[in-house]
Amino acid sequence: MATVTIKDVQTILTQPEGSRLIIVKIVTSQPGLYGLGCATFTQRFHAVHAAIEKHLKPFLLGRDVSLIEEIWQMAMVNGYWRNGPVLNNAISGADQALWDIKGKQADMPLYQLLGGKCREAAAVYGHADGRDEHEVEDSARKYMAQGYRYIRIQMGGYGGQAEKLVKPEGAQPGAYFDPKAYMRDMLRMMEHVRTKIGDEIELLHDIHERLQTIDAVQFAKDVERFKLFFLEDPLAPEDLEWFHHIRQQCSTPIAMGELFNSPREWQPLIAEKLIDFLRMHVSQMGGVTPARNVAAFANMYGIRTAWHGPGDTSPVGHAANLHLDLWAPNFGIQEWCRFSERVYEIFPGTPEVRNGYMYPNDKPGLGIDVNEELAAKYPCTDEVIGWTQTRLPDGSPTRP
Ligand code: GCO
Ligand code: MG
Repeated sequence: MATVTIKDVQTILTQPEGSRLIIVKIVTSQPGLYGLGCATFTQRFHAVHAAIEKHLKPFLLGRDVSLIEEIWQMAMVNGYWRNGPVLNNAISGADQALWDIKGKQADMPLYQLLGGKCREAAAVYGHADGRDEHEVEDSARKYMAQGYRYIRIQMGGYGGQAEKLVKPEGAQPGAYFDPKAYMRDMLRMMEHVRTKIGDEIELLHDIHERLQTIDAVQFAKDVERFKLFFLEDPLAPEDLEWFHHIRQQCSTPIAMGELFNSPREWQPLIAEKLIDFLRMHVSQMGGVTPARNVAAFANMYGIRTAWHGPGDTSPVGHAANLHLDLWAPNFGIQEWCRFSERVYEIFPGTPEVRNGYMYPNDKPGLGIDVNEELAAKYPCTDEVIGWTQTRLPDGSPTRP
C-alpha cells in the first residue's frame, strides 16, 4: 500500500465570536484525505500562524502521516528551544490533525484508537456569573434547568470590584482589581449560592492565579466548607512549590494546568499528588499525543482530567477534548462554553451537549469539519489585549 504523506499544511484563522481561533489543516497525498487540529492561542494568533507557515510546514511536508509519535518527538526538538507557547500551539494543531487522519484511515472515532469508551458521554460544566450573589444564583439556576449538575460560579468575571477602587493620582490605565475585596466577595457569593441551591449541585470556582501565594492558601481553607468540586488556578505556574502548603492545610480539591506548557510544570504536581484535576489546554501542551500520555501517568496517582475548554478553544479543540474524555479511565469533568449557531455552521460536527453531557457523533477521527468559505467571512482582528493588563489597586502590574 502506498505511503500516505503530508502534501500541504494550511492555517485557518477565524473569529466568528470573541475569540480568535487557529485551525491547522493537514492535506495528504491521498485525494480527499485531510485532518484538522486546533492550535488556538487567541492572544498571539499571528505568531502561531507564522510558526505554522514558516517553520512547522516545511518540516512536515513529505512526511509519512502514520508516524504521529515520531513526528511529534522530532517536531518538539526541531526548533531546539522547546516547551513554550506559540511553537507548542503549532505542534498541537498538527498533532491533532494527524490523529484525525489516522481515525479517518481506520474509519474509527479517535476515542477508539485511544482504547475505546469508558463512558457514553462527558459530563460538562458551564460558567455561571453575575454582578452580585443573586445574579450568580439565577445564572446557576439557568444551567440547572438545562440539566447541568456541575457549574462554575464566578462574580464579576474574575472579580475584584474594579469600579470601587481608590487608585493613586496619575495611575496607569489597566484592568484593576482588589484581591482582598475579591476574597471577601467570593466567600459571600459562595455562601449564598451553596445555601440557596443545596448540596447536590457540584460547584467550581476559578481564582485565575490572582491572589498572593499566602492568600491563596488562606482562600483554599476558607472555601473548604462549601465542598467545591474543585478550586482552579489558586497559584501561578511560577509558584508551584506553594501547592505543598495548600495540600498540607486543607482538603479543597485543586485544579491546575491551563497555563502549562512544559512537563516540568505538571510532572511534579502529579507525582507528589499536589493537585486533583489536570486543566491543561490540549492545544497548548502539544496535542492529543502528550495529553493521552499525561492522562495515563496521572491515572497512576488518582488524578483526574478536566481539560481546558473555554471560548478560546476552537470547536476542533473541544472535539479533541471529548475523545480524550470518552476514553480516559480517570476522566474528571469537561469545561464547555456553548457556541453560537454561527459557529456550529462553520464547524459541522461541533460536539452537542444535552442534559449536562457532551456526546460524540461517532464519525471517524475527531468527527468535525470546517466550512472554510464561511470561516473566511470572520477574519481575525488585531487588538492589544486589555483584560490581561491587570493591575492591583495601587497600579502595580500583576498576573491576569
Ligand atoms: C478558563 C480560563 C479562561 C481563560 C482564557 C484565557 O478556566 O476557562 O481561565 O477563562 O481566562 O482561556 O484566554
Ligand atoms: Mg481557568
